Amino acid sequence: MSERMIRSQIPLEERSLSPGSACQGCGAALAARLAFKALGPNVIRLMIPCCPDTMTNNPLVVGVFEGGGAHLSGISRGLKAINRSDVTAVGFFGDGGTYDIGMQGLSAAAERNENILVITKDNEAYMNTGNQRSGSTPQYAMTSTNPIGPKSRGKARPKKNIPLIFAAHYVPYVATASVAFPEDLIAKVSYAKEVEGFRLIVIQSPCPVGWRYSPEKTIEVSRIGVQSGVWPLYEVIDGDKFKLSYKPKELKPVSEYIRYQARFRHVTDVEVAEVQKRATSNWEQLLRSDELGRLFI
Ligand SMILES: Cc1ncc(C[n+]2csc(CCOP(=O)(O)OP(=O)(O)O)c2C)c(N)n1
Repeated sequence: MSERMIRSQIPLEERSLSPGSACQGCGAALAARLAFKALGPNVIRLMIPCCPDTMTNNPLVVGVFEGGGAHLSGISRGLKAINRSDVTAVGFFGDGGTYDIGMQGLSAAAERNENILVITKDNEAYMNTGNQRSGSTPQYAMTSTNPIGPKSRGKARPKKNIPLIFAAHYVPYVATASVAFPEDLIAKVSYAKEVEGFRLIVIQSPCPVGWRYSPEKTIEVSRIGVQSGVWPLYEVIDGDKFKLSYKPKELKPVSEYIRYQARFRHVTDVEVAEVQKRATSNWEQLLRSDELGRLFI
């Protein structure tokens, strides 16, 4: 798995173009910066509608949400036809493009085991168009389509577990990463680049505007998300082999993560307890999988 990457191997060449058009403290811009640094120059990047967080100096193709999986498959097959196995077809998509609108095509590409790398910058809503809820938005988060009022407590349903859904396609590589753990993120992207077949890396990418916290707190918010088990870091190989990448002796309470963000401002102690219960139970399942070295669901 990706731990074979050591510090001295981390690529230093920047690929992000300046000036960027990201908001202050944009987690997705950082995710792009780190990921494309790790990928190097031999990449064709497919972009679908999302926040214009970071442009990189790679050849860029722009497509549509629903076409992400098919478009990337075509790029990859075209590369194969001209014998360019040194070039990676990379989709850098939002959670809307991965969890929802682009999901069907991506699932089909995963099932065919297309030779593509999908990187999801997960900011847990449709941020480009004004913070509408997505399948990735966590329960109780306030979004522009889940306002707080007499009949609404924010999003009613929990976040969709997309990494495990893709792992259940038995693809060669699925991983989660976080902008607060840059070395782990770079190691995973570098590792994934060399793997043949369908690969997905979902990167926790906090959005100060939508999550409603002060922009300088992006890393703090991400870190505590990981430390509280809300955003566990792991890798799954072939839908089976499993490894946690970060395993604290004890998790921090999810209340510490929640209190940073005004999108959860309305949440009561009872609701926090419910979120805590799910996070603890997910974590126990992942710990057990880590002990077994196999995904245990
Ligand atoms: C089929 C389709 N539906 C809706 C839109 C409008 N749209 C453009 S960007 C966007 C939000 C993208 O959200 P996400 O994928 O999470 O990326 P983010 O903006 O958060 O980076 C939407 C809904 C569109 N372009 N195409």
